[in-house]
Amino acid sequence: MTVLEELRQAVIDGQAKLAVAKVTQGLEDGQTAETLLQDGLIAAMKEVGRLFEENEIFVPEMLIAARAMNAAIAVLRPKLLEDEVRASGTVAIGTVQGDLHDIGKNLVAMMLQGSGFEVVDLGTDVEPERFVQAVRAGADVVAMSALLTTTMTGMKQVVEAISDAGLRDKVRIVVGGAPLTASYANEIGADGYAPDASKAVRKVREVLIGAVAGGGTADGAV
Ligand code: B1M
Repeated sequence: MTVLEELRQAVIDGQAKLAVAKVTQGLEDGQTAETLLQDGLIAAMKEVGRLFEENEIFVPEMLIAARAMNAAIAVLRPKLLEDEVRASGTVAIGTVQGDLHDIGKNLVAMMLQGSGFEVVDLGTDVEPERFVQAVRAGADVVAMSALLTTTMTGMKQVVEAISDAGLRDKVRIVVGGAPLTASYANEIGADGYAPDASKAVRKVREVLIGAVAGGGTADGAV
């Protein structure tokens, strides 16, 4: 087996120590952090999702796979953060109400931080009002993540709560997560959508430039 295959298997099996050893070995062998993340860790989680869907594994196995992934991400973190351009602005990020998935949200937060943004991490299962409070406290961007088709609809409530509070013109809203699409982002009145963590950084930069230029891009496309 290649190191990437061993890494994927370690995550699928929920073996955190082995996953850490394999990303470390991968880096020593000259693999990029991005490859280890995409083709190793994220690919493994896709397989975990497939196994869950087919009733071959259950929630506890998904949970230990997630722990193994988090342990491996911690090793990749410094490499993933070697970013060229520094940015500024405050981003309040959270997973929407009812949703406990945080690996993708944490990756987005980490990449934003690494790019120079001030990040306020609201955590998971975040009620609309907490996003509103974050805007009141000065966030320039609200970034929302959702992994469930049942919770992604909560993003619309957050956009509405921000509008109802009279704050919509003070903040840009970016959304993402596996079930999301650019057209859904448009439909709920977000300013942008990104399919992955590095594109999320690009999208946040873009919507902030749009804000400085005085225009909102209703365009959710990446
Ligand atoms: Co759950 N889960 N889960 N789960 N889980 C999924 C999402 C699922 C697709 C599995 C499946 O059936 N194939 C399915 C959802 C089905 C649906 O709604 N369509 C599902 C389900 C059903 C559930 C439960 C309901 C299971 C149950 O209890 N019966 C339950 C719900 C709990 C809840 O939230 N209320 C549940 C629970 C869990 C665990 C707690 C066990 C665990 C999460 C642990 C944790 O997060 N700390 C878990 C896991 C691990 C998964 C899978 C296997 C992996 C998710 C993950 O971390 N992926 C997942 C299957 C899958 O995704 N294929 C699944 C890796 C991560 C890097 O990717 O989060 O997509 P992702 O993030 C990406 C992009 O989406 C994007 O960038 C990231 C990096 O590229 N992105 C953004 C994310 N947020 C963004 C925000 C942005 C921009 C980009 O801008 C702001």
